Amino acid sequence: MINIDAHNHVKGKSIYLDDIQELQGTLYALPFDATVAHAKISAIDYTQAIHRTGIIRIITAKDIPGENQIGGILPDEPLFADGEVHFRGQVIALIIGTSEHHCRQAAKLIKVTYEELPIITDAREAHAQNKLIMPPRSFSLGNTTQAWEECAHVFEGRTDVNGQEHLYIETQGAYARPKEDGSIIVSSSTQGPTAVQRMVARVLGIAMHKIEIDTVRLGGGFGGKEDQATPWAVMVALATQILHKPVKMAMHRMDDMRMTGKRHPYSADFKIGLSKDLKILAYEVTHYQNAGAAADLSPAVMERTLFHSTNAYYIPNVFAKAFSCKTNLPPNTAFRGFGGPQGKFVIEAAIVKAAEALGVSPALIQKTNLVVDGNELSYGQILQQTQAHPTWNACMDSFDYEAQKERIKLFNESNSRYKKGLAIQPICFGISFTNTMMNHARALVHIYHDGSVVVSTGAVEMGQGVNTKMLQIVTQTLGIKPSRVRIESTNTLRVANTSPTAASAGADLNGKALQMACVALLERLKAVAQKEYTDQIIELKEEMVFANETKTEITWQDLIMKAFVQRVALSENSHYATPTIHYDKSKEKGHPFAYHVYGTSIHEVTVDCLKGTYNFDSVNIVHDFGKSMNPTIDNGQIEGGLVQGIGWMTLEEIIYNEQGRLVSNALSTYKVPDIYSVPKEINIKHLETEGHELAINKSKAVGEPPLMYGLGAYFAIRDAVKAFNPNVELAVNAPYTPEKVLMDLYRRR
Ligand code: MTE
Ligand code: LUZ
Ligand code: MOS
Repeated sequence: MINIDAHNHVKGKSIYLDDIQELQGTLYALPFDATVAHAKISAIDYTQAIHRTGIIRIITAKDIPGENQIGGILPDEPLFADGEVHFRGQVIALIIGTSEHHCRQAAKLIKVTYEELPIITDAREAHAQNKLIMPPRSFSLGNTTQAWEECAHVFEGRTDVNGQEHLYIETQGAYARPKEDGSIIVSSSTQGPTAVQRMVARVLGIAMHKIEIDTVRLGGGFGGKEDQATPWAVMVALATQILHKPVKMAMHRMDDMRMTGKRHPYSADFKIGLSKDLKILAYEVTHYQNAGAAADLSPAVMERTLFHSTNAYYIPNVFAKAFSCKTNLPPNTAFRGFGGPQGKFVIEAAIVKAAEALGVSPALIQKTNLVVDGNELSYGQILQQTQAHPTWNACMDSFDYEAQKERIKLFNESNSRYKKGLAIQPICFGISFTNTMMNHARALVHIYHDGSVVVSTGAVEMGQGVNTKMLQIVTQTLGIKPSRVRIESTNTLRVANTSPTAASAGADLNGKALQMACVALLERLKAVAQKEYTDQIIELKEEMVFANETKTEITWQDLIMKAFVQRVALSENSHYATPTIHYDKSKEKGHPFAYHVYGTSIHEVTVDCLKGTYNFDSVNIVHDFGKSMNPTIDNGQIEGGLVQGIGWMTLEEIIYNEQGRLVSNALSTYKVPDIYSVPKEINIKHLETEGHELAINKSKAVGEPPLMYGLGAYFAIRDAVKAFNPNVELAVNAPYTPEKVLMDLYRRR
């Protein structure tokens, strides 16, 4: 089935937040933000601004009837700064006007007097000053202290990896309209409608039942709208509550880039020990996460960094510790992979460091240590249906790795200006929210008596194709045509208490709930048909009733009408909660993931050793999709995730200066992958497997894992640099921008 949004996207007919037909009298909101990163606010003068034409009101913390608090995991984040600011871009007030232009003019007239305080932008510095979001956590397996003695080789090092701007094409935004009796509807470009509803209720001081959140689709979220779509929705809802008018905000790109958090930068120290035959016996790592000025999702992101600290490798002795460090930057947040990629970067760096020191190929160490069934990970989960070796082997064989390696060797021997590099990147990513309680979903299905069907779930469409997958579930289960079914917006009145569409689990959780609802309806409809054809096995397919595999004259439409006349319920609301998962935080042990997703990628790059620029010649992937229910959509997720990961590792460089000002604040100063920087060739092969019972239709979650193939791009470039400049020890810092590559090419001891 092609993506159901494809035609409307191409025609420009799809509705995003800014396309919603505006009501007459709609007002516009502009957040007014801090221009220093840490300060006490000694005075604010709004007088000139408030008297400017077109300005209706300026809303501040004083106007909040409920709590000035939007922290989800920890209550440490005010909606509006009150008395002090902790990062540049922190919102102090909301300007409401008759046009956005008027608001922007007024913003220039607000005068804030700051009493500046010391600024920290670096995670390690925050750690040294004991500025932590929460106490550190650590995972351990075996005993590393003892294990070092058994190791033939021990290596230590440090890595630094930068953040990443989400750059969803649709910026943050929300549109609130008043309903009766103080009720409010908010259209929000959010991955988490319930989270928005909860925070609107908290800040406005009203019950959740008075608030309806509606989300049609997002022009991309990538984690950036899991938590950080909330403040804007709360702000417009608050303005609507105060003014009884529709209020809208659709952020400008530069405002969005400046005010919102990004992927977390991390710094890490590692120590790795190997036996003579290259088995990794011990691994210790300390992660310093740069959380920014408030918790946001950082504790959960940090947890996933720990979960994925050993990537796809079995290491019998592990000690992994992580600090969430509080800095004066916008709170960093969810981003595809959710801390996992940062955890994996360090183990890959450790392996490469060891390989370089021992004069072996990193691939040999990687392969020697891949996980197999029965291996225990540091958090206690015992792996089953492990696909690390199968994807690795299939990748080597299908793409003839040995020949590629030989070709590259010859190329490098006969070229001095251009060098080629090669890297292999295995991945292993856990599917489920690491917070067990979040792994549940609901679906609501109505069959109208004309036979048409409308479906609501908690899943938010953000380009990943979840609505198409939902449609497939309905049409397959009920045996009807796609044109009979409408997938409705995600709406808190129709589906309540949802988890955000995140953790790659959107299709699994909502799909399973939807399947349950459809199966329940199917059973009732079969019973209706059974009355006609007693003792026969009834099936519904091709919009017809089949009795004992013979087509009857009863159409889907007839059957629905019969059911309606017989007063059979044609609506169903189902609930699904992932079985088997559990986790004990006090022991840091359990079985947090329903299953893991595996894959292996091979990256070939050519570096221009005069310029430091590079081109990715090819990326060959064997990925464990299980039994993909939509190969076109799923391959698209692999390509998109890969390129996004390559961007993070090689081009995208977030720069905050020492004053905490975002210097890379627009697309002129922040480089993302474009058509020229994507790999010339991306080949994706599906591993042949049975799939997993806990995956929807055995089609495994696919959203986040491919981002981690991007790590291979980094190590391929490093391999090429090493071919040019073999005898120098190089640091392991990402992104590896052309400037940094150039410096490494000519680095001397
Ligand atoms: N694909 C597109 N096109 N746009 C997105 O915003 N977000 C990614 C991934 N793929 C994203 C995407 C992230 S971060 C997640 S968690 C998953 O999609 C969420 O959707 P799923 O759970 O349905 O896979
Ligand atoms: N969000 C979350 C996530 O709250 N918990 C998770 O485990 C997670 N994982 C990936 C992406 N978002
Ligand atoms: Mo994705 S980072 O789970 O929204």
